[in-house]
Amino acid sequence: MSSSVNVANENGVAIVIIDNPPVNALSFHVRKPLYEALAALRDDPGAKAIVIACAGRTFVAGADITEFGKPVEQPELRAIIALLETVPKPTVAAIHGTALGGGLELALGCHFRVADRGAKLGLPEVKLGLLPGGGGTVRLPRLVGAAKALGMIVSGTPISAGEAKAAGLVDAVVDSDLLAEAIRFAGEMADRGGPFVPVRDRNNRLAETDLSAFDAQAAELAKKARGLDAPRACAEAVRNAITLPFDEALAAERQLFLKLVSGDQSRAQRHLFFAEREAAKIPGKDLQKRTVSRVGIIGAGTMGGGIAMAFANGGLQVTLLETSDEALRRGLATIEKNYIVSVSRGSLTEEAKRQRLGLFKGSTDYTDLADCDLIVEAVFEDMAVKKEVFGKLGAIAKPGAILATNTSYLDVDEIAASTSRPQDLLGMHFFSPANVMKLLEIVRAEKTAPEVLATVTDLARRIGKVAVVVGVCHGFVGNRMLSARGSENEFLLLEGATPGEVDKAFTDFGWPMGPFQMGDLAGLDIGWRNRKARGQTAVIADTLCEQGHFGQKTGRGWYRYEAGAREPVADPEVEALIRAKAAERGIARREIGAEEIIERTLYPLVNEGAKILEEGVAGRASDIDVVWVNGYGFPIGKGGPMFWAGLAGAGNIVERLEHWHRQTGRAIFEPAAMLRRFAETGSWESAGGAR
Ligand code: 3H9
Repeated sequence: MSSSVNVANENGVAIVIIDNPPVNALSFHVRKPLYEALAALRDDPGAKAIVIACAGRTFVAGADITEFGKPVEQPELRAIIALLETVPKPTVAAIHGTALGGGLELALGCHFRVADRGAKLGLPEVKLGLLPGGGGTVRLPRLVGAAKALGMIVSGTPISAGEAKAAGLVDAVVDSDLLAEAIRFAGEMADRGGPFVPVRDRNNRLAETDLSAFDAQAAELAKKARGLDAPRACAEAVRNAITLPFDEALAAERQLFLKLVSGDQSRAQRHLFFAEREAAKIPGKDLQKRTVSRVGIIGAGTMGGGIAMAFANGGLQVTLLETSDEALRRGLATIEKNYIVSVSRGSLTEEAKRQRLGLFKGSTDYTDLADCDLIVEAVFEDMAVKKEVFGKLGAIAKPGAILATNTSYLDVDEIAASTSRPQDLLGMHFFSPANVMKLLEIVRAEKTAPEVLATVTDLARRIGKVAVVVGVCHGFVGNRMLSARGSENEFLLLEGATPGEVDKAFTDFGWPMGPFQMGDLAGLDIGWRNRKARGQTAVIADTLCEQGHFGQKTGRGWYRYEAGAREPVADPEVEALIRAKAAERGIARREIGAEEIIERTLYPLVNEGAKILEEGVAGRASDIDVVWVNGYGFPIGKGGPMFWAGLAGAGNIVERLEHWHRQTGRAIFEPAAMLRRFAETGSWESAGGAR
């Protein structure tokens, strides 16, 4: 046998062990020996039953994603499953860790599934822009019913072993010694005798389906798909399982899979899957990490409270520091209220809430931070205030404690210079609400020690964040590019577009909302304050703010909002203001199409990304994609701005930037050298963009 697949026999039960670290993906070098082993065991009189299990930390986590887009080597997964279904003796999948995608499909090819209590089972292909292509859409509904299968396949969210048992997906859940229990189960089934019916022939659950209720559920899910093809294809495939004979439905699934796997959306989503994992790979990541078990947070406002919750959610102890008892009480009360809401929504158990609240300690005394391994300041965004905080921390924090500033814009090197231990300091730029948003920009300052960076990168993963290491510059990666994206917004309005037209171009592109809706949601006063602090002005937005139009919270901003509603309504007064400002400047307004809006907002976004790459503020183009998808809502089906630049044609982007540069003279349009090289070479890496 190959080392990827090993076979043993215990009391007449054959055990096939897949061993393909790290996650037992079904690569070609697994599929071939697996097929051969099963073919041999099918006809082996010495094997009365077959158990398929995995070595290492998990059952099969799916097809090998790195093989997509390359010619398929035989045997395919579908052939292995088809072979399994011809085995006349009982076949049992012994599931620990995760049975995902092709892994669960392999298990569905078995007669029975025995799972460890901690196991998770799911078909997450949709998250890669795919549908289950190994018969998952036709077999899963036969076990759990069409409605449950639809929910699992369209969401891609795995379920627990307990839930899988209740749904009919697994036959037994065991608390310990999974393999021994699975062998015992298989032996018992063999002794009891057949016939053993493959899942493909179990039609009872499907026959119960209420097709109109199914269609209503599918239509509801399709509404949330926002331009993505995979969720719709998933629903179509499950519907086929209800309405078509098994083999026809299976063939239709294959066609849908082939179309998706060769499409740009799935390429983009697969790119993001690897990009997120790549982002965690930093120089020095194998260094000895510092231990972090207690985290101090300075400031219990919205940001500090959210950060504190993020750490508590990851099981860390938290000391929350405020300047007064009153502010501390308010901060802790908000945290408790947030957890109560989670319990009422069913996303947190009462017990987990109690445990998390038990991790908090409040204080108004800096010396209480002395036992913290990491201290994150989340005070007012003001250099002098931050420097004062770090001045104090220098005297209080224990030796080796990591010091972090949660800043969105400020110079972390300058902050580091205010402490006696700059090697221990870095930036942690959380996104609001910090307990919900997945993105964390970790800002590496000039003197940050490599093991400090490695420790915080690991810690970010522990608390469920997608972390990207960035360098120091105004706004780091995300906010610096955001300001490039928005720099033409007011010009577009003055020259003829309405906020609604700009926002529609964005939502048609796939963004959850456009920049004006976003501004109204965040509050226009925030940008106004920032502009005033930096001596900048905005022709229209400043006037709106002077009139008290701060966005949703005041019922008026770029749009009107009916009492209590979040739905934006075009505001004729805002449009009149825009016309008046244009007239004052002698600008003749004209019709502006979606294409021009994209060229003047998203091309500068890409251009700024290229500059960031050139300066080394981001290490990889894919890191920038991770930032934009996880922190700013860039459509996942387009893979992030840098990946999308390839789809849109970098040569075309350069050409149009040059055009707008000639027209306006504005530096934002001047193509970056790195972007030009990308246009010539076809990859960011060969343009010199990777570390
Ligand atoms: C599918 O099955 C299609 C079929 O329906 C049809 C076929 C015809 N392939 O995430 P981690 C790598 S589609 C290749 O850091 P964790 C990953 O890149 C697939 N590589 O660990 C990383 O490599 P590196 C459906 C894979 O413990 C390393 O493994 N399945 C695959 O945090 C560790 O990964 C899925 O979508 C793969 N399938 O999480 C499941 N999976 O060390 C995808 C992982 O070089 N995987 N790698 O950076 C996951 O969700 C998580 O990896 C898992 C473990 C939960 C399993």
